[in-house]
Amino acid sequence: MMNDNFVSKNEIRAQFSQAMSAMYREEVPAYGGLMDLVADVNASVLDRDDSLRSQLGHTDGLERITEERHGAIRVGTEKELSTLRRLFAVMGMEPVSYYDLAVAGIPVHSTAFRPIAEEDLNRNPFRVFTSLLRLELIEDASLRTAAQDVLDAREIFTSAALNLIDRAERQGGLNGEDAAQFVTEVLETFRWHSKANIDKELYGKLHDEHRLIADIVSFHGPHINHLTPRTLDIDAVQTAMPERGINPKAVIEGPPQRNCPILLRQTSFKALEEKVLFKEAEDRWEQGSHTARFGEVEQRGIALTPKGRALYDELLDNARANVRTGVRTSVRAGEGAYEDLLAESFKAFPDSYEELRAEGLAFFRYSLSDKGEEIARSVGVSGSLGGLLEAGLLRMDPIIYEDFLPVSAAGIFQSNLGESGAEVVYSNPSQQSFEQALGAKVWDELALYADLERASLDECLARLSEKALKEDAPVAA
Ligand code: OOG
Ligand code: NI
Repeated sequence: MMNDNFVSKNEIRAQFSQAMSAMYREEVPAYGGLMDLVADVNASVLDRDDSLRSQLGHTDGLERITEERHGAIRVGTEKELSTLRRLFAVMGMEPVSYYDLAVAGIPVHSTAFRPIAEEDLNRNPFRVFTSLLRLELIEDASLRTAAQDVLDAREIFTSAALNLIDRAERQGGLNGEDAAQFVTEVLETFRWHSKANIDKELYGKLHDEHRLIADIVSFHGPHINHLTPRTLDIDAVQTAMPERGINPKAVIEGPPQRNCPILLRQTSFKALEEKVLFKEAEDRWEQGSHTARFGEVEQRGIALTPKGRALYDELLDNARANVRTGVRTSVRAGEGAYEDLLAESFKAFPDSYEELRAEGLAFFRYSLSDKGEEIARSVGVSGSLGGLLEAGLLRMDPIIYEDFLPVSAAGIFQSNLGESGAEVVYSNPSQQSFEQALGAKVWDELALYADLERASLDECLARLSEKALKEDAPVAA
């Protein structure tokens, strides 16, 4: 039963993203400062860079920039994860990709809920990186059971939120009043709780096993742990942060600065140490602290093909290996050393869109150029992709990477979790068990980018050749 009174999923997602941002601004004031800084930097980039402005305008990406952000949460049980999947579906957010963070020493595995269709991303691309705790990776059986009991006893969703999810599924959507209430109720799940669910002793044990386990188990809900605006110039943001009283981590994670940005670059400010009350008995609380919530900023570039991603991984590994083996002493001592090694290593990664395309390293969105439109209207033509590009009939724009690189950015985790704490290496990824918990398969991000590229090219080819075929004009090979 489709209903004209339903609010679109895009609209609900936009409202939710706004509401989360307003809440986090209040909870973590430095996030507000970062938002203001990013807005200033983005405005000045768009002012001086006409080609970027035109590229974003052309792919309908301009509107979304200022409103764009991602958040991250971590849940404890399969039930919590599968309910989140249903909750995010109400807002048009689907699970994309599987991330095994155990390889980075973190006992969780994850997906990212986000819109997948191009027009929905352009309307509002809000994403939530969502991790599920893998208690089975804790060796101490009694600790595992204690954590499981605490998790089983909590309900992270309000009953009104659960009812509205049911209603949305039953009706196929929500009307305006329900949608507004849905946003308000769902927000509760992501709110910070300064009172823990457990006593200080259990908190300490969980924390000793891994701080993330303590973060997930100890509270009434999966507080949003960061919210990340998208900037068009992350180097400018990194430099300006201290001027605004925000203290960034030392280096930007991901690829180096380039003419053609690829994938994702991220930096962050350190997590806050927050006062919490631990629950010693029904009415007895004890003061303590917990470190979880931080701020992050990101710059997004073109999505890479599997071949491009393999090259990226290889070059990043090389730079890191050189840092470890001390090659850096021959470059320059100090903080710039890693950046220098990274830049040196990435010289092997082509840095023009033409080369990226010709070598099959990245995904592009094709459209007809003005000349292509003209030809399509008059005579029509067909030909190879390369030929049509060379003839100036097609325009190509980068398809932006909409996903995450949490493992290659493990530095973000490490620097935000603090230097202390046990360093355990977990392994054994299990996409299958994750999907079972989720109650659905995750989308393959590479297939989504490839489909988008193919669909854009097919449309161009169809429009270019329509006239030629119809009028039986000679069609070039
Ligand atoms: C998730 C971190 C992943 C990113 O930007 O790579 C993430 C977490 O800390 O829970 O947000
Ligand atoms: Ni993040």
